[in-house]
Amino acid sequence: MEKSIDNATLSAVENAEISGIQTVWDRYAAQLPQCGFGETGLCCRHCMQGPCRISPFGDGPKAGVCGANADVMVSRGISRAVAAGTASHGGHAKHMAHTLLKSAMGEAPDYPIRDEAKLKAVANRIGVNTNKRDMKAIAMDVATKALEDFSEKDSPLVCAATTVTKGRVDTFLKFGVVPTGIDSAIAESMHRTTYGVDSDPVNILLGAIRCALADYAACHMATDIADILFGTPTPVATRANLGVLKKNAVNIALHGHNPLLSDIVAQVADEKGMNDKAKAAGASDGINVVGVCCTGNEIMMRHKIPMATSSVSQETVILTGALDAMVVDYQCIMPSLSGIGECYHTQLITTMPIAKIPKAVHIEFHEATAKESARKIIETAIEAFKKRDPNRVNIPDVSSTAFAGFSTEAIMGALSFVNKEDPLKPLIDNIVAGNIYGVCLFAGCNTVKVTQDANYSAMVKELAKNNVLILATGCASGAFARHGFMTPEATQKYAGPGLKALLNAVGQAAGLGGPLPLVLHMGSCVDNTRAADVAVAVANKLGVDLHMLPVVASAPEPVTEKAVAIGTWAVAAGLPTHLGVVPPVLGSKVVTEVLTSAARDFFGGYFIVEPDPMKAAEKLIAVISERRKGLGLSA
Ligand code: BF8
Ligand code: SF4
Repeated sequence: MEKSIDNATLSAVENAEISGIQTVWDRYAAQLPQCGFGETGLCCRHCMQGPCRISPFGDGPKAGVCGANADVMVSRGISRAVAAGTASHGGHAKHMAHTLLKSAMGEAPDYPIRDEAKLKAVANRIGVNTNKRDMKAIAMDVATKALEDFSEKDSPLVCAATTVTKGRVDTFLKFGVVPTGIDSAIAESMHRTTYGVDSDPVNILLGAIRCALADYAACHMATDIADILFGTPTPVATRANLGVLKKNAVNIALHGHNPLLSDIVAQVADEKGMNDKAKAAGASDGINVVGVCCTGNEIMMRHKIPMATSSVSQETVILTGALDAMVVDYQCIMPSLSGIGECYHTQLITTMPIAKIPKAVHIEFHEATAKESARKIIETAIEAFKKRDPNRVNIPDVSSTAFAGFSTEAIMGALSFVNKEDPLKPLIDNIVAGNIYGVCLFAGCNTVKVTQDANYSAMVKELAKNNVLILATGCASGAFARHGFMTPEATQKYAGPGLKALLNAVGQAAGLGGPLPLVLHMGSCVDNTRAADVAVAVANKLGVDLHMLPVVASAPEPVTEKAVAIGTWAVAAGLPTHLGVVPPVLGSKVVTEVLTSAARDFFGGYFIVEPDPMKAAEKLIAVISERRKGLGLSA
């Protein structure tokens, strides 16, 4: 199997091979064949009578020592993955909410309220009085309400209940999956999946859905507060891929997730004093900040910072020999980075107390002194630059233009150029007329188990040809950005006639002088809720619920537990959700059946597992067709 279809990735990996440096692909090869018990979800280590395993082929024991059968093991495993994903997004969101509170109390001077309109909109939505109150008082109440969403309450989470359709709330109530606390939902999932608690696989899966809805609330909160503190994204043009590194600059990569770190480093990197220091050290182009993974998406949208690469290829940024510092916060950061950094002059800098990596320099990031920490980080990068070996610099000359920053507000703003009074009307009219056949949200990661980007590239071309409007977040955004799919040229080249006409009409009306890009970059993984917001607005306008819309989701190369949590809430939200990699559930007929079929009877959404990208695109188009028929539209 080819490692990637990205020439920059391939070139950097070749550098690694020449230098005898192991990458993620070598470590994957060393793991093969991977354990069949684990792959099918049939191993359990939840107690010390284990580990227990059940053969997926039906030979050997049919249950673990305690009597847990295949269905119990698999449902418990997947439920714990959802809980871990929710804990990750929850941790990120809580960090944001605490910072908003500190900002309101005057304890975080580097985090002013940047988007007062968004603050007011969120406040009004969650029931905080905004009438004649000052911003700090409103922010204090919004942060307090957000933090209340973490522990157990006697009411649904405001961040979820106020952002979905009435129909969804009724469905969630009917099946008893309304979460009443983000942290308490995670705790409950851990409780019910521990030794000797829930042994009913369907009940366990309903618990997983409840927890996934807490994940949705956390993601929405993280996005809302990021916009309040750093501004709601608007479209910007920037570039993506390793070619954005500069030979004559101090190159700093910001990797991880939370804009609390990356946004401040991006701001400080613009300071003249910092750039003068870099120049004095011999970097004639000053400081060049690039992004990796989701935090890369955040600063790409708000600061036009170019995206170097994403997830599976994160090591390649160091392999260019031109990266002076890799600055990380948390999530999706490979521990291998420190070893690879050591093969070069690259300084790995950890910043969060919960995410340290041996041999990295730890510069702890505190909200009260954020810019001070950011300056220290940049100075450390400048010091590392002085040790760079110019003979080892090998930056692949590969990068693409990428338009980013299509927040819900930005999409509505663009549509309002076509119809000021009723911005959704042009979108809905075009869906009804069949010019837009449906909508597909691409989300999730890049995985070593699939040729990097191959599924994304094949699927987007096929869907766009069939007039499906494409939205993207997370590392899906990264993939599309690196391959030039986030450009007006891609619209001209790949969009079907109806889609092209709409993207053109909106782009022209918005004064872009050309069409909107083929793929609309909606942000990081927590920003999947931005796409959900668009779908909710369309559903409300049409007077239908989400499970009736011709809207689908796809994670063609999923990796993380966070992706499992997001996929699960997408299904609960009523979306048919494609996965391009088989999750560890095949060991249980019951779990496989519930997730791919029975879930539909409960929520309208379900998983479609299809590793072949062309077949996956066909299946999604068929689903869209079926939904169009359901709405009485041309199919
Ligand atoms: O939250 S898409 S590899 S970077 S998990 Fe991670 Fe997956 Fe990328 Fe962002 Ni999302
Ligand atoms: Fe084995 Fe049951 Fe313990 Fe799991 S919980 S390790 S199946 S005895």
